[in-house]
Amino acid sequence: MTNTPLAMTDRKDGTGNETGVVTKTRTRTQRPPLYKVLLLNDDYTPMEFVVHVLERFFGLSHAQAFELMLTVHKKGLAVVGVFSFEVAETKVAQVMDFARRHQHPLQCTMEKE
Ligand code: TYC
Repeated sequence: MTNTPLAMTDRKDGTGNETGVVTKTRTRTQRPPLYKVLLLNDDYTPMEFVVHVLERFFGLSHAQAFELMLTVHKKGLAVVGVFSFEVAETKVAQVMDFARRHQHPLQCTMEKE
């Protein structure tokens, strides 16, 4: 073929593709989704057991745990913590296993925030 096109350049010497236009790619940092861990009230699990669960698995002081237990008792449920998916999943499994081993019907679930 004669007359080969001067592809991607402005000049015969191959230069001229540097137009001085600066492009910036903006990085949008994605925060990982968070999950609420919920504790549900029931009529049978002893209050002190729930207080112990909140101290042991959620790092609450006795006073904080007692207050939160009473909130669950009165309102039916409460958020006891907000975590990444993996941590929330682990907390739920730990609480459910601990309750089952002590033969209490305590229920713990998680939901996306
Ligand atoms: N309602 C229970 C009782 O009166 C106490 C309780 C509190 C149970 C919180 C579960 O998540 C719960 N013994």
